[in-house]
Amino acid sequence: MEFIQYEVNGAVGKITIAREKALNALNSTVLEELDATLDQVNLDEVRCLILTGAGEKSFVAGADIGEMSTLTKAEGEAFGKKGNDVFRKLEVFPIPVIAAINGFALGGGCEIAMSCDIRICSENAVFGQPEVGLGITPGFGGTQRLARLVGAGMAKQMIYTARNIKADEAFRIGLVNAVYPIEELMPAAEKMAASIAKNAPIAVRNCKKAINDGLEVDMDQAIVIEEKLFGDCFETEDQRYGMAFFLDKNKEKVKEPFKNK
Ligand code: DAK
Repeated sequence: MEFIQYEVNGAVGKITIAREKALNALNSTVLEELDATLDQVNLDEVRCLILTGAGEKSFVAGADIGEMSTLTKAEGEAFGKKGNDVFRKLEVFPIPVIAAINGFALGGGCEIAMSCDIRICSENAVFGQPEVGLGITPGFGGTQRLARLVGAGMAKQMIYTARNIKADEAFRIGLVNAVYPIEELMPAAEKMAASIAKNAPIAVRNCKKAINDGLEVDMDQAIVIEEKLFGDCFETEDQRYGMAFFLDKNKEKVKEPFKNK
């Protein structure tokens, strides 16, 4: 692939958007390659993904403005669909995805981070939705996901003013969970991913689905979704093993890895 690197270390997969010369901006090829990479993830082996950008300056500086500048309405629509499809694929991807935001996360960059389950960033990270300054609305889910994450008032302020915010403010408003010096970001992401990957995979996946699907509906329906996904864990090998291990009074016993069964 030209712009996407994918590596697997144990049960953790790392996807790097590697188009450093353009600050990892998303052009059609990046979106297509990202889509194909997600399709290739071996879910029997990988239990958590990390998404990051190449270099130490930018996570993703948005959709590619050069490519977008000459699009017709129909081409703009097709480009938007390509982005939306892959962002949604990330959001509903069966396993958790951690965005390790290593610099600029502007426009589509902020939006792709918001499609991930968890966001952590480096101290030099900058977030923003600058679209109204370019004559467009945030088009990869920004108007929807930002409001859900930080509340409508703060999302409206960021989007209407197109003002960028720094890592500390992103942390304060709940857009990211933690901020690290740049050299500590990837180790922190890997540590978090490993701590997710060691838990029972079916249960973790069901938690993701329960949270995502439950947020779309009212509480009465959400509880039914949770019940179903809770019940779904029973009779799995991992549920039987996890509970039997707890009940076993032999404290010398070492917990075995979950089998994803
Ligand atoms: N697109 C293309 N190239 C970009 C880019 C981008 N978004 N951001 C940076 N680059 C390129 C620059 O053109 C420059 O290329 P060369 O001149 O070296 O060839 C190189 O990366 C380095 O950038 P700078 O020289 O500008 O670096 P600085 O450190 O001076 O500034 C910056 C960094 C991040 C502040 C600045 O590059 C910047 O403001 N970049 C643009 C950020 C931005 O506005 N991003 C939002 C893009 S709009 C849609 C759905 C979604 C979207 C659109 C439609 N539909 C549903 C249809 C999404 C829209 C967006 O994301």
